[in-house]
Amino acid sequence: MYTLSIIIPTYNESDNIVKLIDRIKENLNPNVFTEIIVVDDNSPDGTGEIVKSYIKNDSGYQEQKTSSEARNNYSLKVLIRKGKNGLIPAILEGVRFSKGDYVLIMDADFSHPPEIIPNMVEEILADSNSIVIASRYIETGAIIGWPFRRRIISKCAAIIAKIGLRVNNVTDPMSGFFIVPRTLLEHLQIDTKGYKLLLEILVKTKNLPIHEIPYTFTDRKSGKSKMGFNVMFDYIGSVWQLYNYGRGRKRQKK
Ligand SMILES: Nc1nc2c(ncn2[C@@H]2O[C@H](COP(=O)(O)OP(=O)(O)O)[C@@H](O)[C@H]2O)c(=O)[nH]1
Ligand SMILES: [Mg+2]
Repeated sequence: MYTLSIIIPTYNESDNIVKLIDRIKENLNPNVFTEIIVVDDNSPDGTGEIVKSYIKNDSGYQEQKTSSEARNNYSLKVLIRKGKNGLIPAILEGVRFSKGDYVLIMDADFSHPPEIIPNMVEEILADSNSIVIASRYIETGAIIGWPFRRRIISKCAAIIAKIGLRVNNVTDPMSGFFIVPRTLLEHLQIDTKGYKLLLEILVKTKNLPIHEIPYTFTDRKSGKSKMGFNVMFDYIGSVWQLYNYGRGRKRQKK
């Protein structure tokens, strides 16, 4: 049986995390063992502790130790880091800890609907050495609840990625909701620290097939977004770093 590891980075998601885990459990693929890993940066609102006590009270939390637990078809784990140290480092810690054949990354704030996970899993099972991206910009995908300013920033960031970094075959290279084979991440050195892990993966693995699944992104209803000026500067820094990476590779080829 294949195993899927779902990595959920959290920072102050106490209003969302339990509901999210429940919704993920409602959308499991019966033919895939799902390992849910919450990576919390020691949130002041106690998100990590909430998951810990959820695990205690949830009969399905442990790995498949007994046959009754095996029936649950999933496991739930929480990593509590020392402090807030960037989104990508948190995700990568979850990836290192994970055991699945495939790794799915998603946000905890319901912007990424768990209902489309089964479609994404079907897609990666059909083409195991590919990248499956949940996309807001492919036909029938959408964004609800973002102000004009944020839409523009997101679109511009995607255009910069397309033109500047030559990530042409993807409509939503900034998506935070995607699946990759875990071995791909094992062999990839991730240099940017900030925020857009998928973009770096795409820049560094240009030859892999990509499948995009449309979805409707809904802005968070509870909690606070981390998007601010620092995130924008961080993005510009990442693009510059990845741009230089591309140029360095070209020079090597000559
Ligand atoms: N572990 C960890 N998670 C984070 C950090 N910053 C944001 N997150 C989580 O990453 C996801 C996306 O963050 P969010 O604030 O919703 O970003 P936005 O959707 O771009 O506005 C959410 O699940 C957050 O809880 C961080 O520094 N550490
Ligand atoms: Mg969000």
